[in-house]
Amino acid sequence: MKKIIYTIIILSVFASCEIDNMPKEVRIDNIYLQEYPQTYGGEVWDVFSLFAVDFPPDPYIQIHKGTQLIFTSGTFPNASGEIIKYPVNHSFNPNESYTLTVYDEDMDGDDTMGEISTFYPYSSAYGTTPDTKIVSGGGITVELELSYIY
Ligand SMILES: [Ca+2]
Ligand SMILES: [Ca+2]
Repeated sequence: MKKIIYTIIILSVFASCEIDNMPKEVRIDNIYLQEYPQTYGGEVWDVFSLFAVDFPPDPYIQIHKGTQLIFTSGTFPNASGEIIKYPVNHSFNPNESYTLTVYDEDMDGDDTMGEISTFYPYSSAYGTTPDTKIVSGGGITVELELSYIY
């Protein structure tokens, strides 16, 4: 009996530690856009450009919470499949879901290149060590560089 009680105490201490280890905020330091569509339904993204060098897309990232815009990145001109680093340095609620969208910047209305419609900056499955995490969906793959704030 004594051993059982002892085990229960150990388990409850462990369980409370798990809850305490949940970060209050998750900061995305950088997003690396790893995969994004190279064509728009088989056509080049900027089909009306005068010069072929401008045909590739000009991706930038937005993060929304519902309809509220939380973050907009800078634009990377004429991306040809390379991994693109976007500094973010923004904190997010680890319990909330967001929408991460990649747009092609255009002169006349930007096109959506891909979207992760239910985007969680944090998952308990990530563990307690901040690290880089890869998230995919909606035609794009991003790698997140994270910091946890307790
Ligand atoms: Ca372009
Ligand atoms: Ca464009």
